[in-house]
Amino acid sequence: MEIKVSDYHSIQQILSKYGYEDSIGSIQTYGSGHINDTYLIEVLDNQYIFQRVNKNIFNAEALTSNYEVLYEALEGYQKKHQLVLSPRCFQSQQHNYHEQDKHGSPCRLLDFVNKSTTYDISPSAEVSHKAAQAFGRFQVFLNTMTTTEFQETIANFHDPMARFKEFQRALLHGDSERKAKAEDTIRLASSHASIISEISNVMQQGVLPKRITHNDTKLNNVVFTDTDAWVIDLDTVMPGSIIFDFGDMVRTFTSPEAEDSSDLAAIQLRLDHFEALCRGYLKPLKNELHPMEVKHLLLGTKSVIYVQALRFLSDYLMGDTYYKTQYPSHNLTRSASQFKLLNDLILNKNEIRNILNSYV
Ligand code: ADP
Ligand code: GN1
Ligand code: MG
Repeated sequence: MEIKVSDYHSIQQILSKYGYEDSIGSIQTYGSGHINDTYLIEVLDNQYIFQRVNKNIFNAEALTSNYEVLYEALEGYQKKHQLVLSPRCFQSQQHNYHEQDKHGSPCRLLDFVNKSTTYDISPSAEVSHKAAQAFGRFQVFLNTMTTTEFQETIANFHDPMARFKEFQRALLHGDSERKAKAEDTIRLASSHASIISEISNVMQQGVLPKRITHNDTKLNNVVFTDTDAWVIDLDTVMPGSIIFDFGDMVRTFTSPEAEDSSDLAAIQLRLDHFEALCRGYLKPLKNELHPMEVKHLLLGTKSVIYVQALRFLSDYLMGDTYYKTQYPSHNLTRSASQFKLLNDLILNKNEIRNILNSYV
C-alpha cells in the first residue's frame, strides 16, 4: 500500500541517522501485525524492514533498553554457535538499535530476508514444525539470559487476572450499542471465567520458574525462507512463562482459519499441527523444562486462548483503541473465533493430552 508524504519524510529523516541520505527507493506498508507500523523499503537496491514502534502501547524506554541487552547477547550467541535465530537489527551511526522520530516513537531498521514469507495460517504441519522449532531454539538462547537484565515493556502483559479485570472494566464503561451486539460473546466470556481462577492459583503458588520468554509467539512472528525459520517481533521479550508461549503457538498454528475468521464451523484445533508443534518446540527444550511447566502447558494454552478472546472483546467494547482493525466489528469477530478454538481445545483435551505426553 502507498504511504502518506509525512510518513515518507519521517522515514527519510530517520534513515539519515543510518547514513542513508537521499537514497531511498520505494516504501510500502508491509505485513499484518496488529501493533507497530511496518514498511518494506528499498535503499540502494537493498531491501529493509523499517518499523515504527507503537509508543502508546509499549514503554519506549524499557523497550529500547531491552533491545540493547538482547541484541548484544543474541549476536554473541549466534556467532558462538554459528547460527541465525532472528534477522539482523541495524545500529544507527550513533550505535543505537532505535532512533526516535519527532513524536518520540522508537524506529528501527531490520534486515529483510530475501524471498522470505510469513504466514497468518499454517499451510502444513511441516510449517508448524519449523516455526515451533524456531521458537524452541530461540528459547534455548533466552535461557542464557537473566530476568533482572530486562524491564517490562507492557505491564501485566500475561497476567490473566489483570486481563479479566480489564474485561470487567470494559463491561462497565464500554459502548452500550457494542455491548448489545456482543451479547452472545460476552455470555461465552462469563461461562469460561473459571479458567482465570485456575491459572491464577498456579501463578500465585510461584511454582513456575521466571524466565525471559518471547511472549508473542504467533505464527506470523516467524519469517520463513526456503531453508530457515527465524523469530521476529522481539518487543515483548521480557520475564514471562513458557506455558503462555507454548499456548500462543497452539492458538495460532493449529487453526485452519485466520484469527479473524467468521467461519466458526471451520475453526478447529488440527491435531497433526499440534503434534508437529510439540515435536518442534519441546525437543530442543526437553532438558530445560521444569516439571511444573510441563504439568501446566495445557492450562497455559487454555488460558492464552481465553485471555486473547477477552482482550479482543474488551478492545471491541472500548472502541478499538488497541488492535488495528479493518471494519467496526473486527475485534468482535476475532474474539468469537478464539472462543470457538477454546471450545475445540476443551472438547479434544484427552487426545491433545495424549499427544503432548508423548513429547514430555
Ligand atoms: P507487530 O508488532 O506489528 O506485529 P512485527 O514485528 O511482527 O510487528 O512485524 C509485522 C509483520 O511484518 C510480520 O508479521 C512480518 O510479516 C513482517 N516483518 C517484520 N519484520 C520482518 C523481517 N525482518 N523480515 C521479513 N518480514 C518481517
Ligand atoms: C498482537 O504484535 P502482533 O500482531 O504480533 C499482540 C499479541 C496478541 C496478538 C493477537 C504487543 O501481536 O499479544 O496475542 O496481537 N501484541 C501485543 O493476534 O499486544
Ligand atoms: Mg507481530
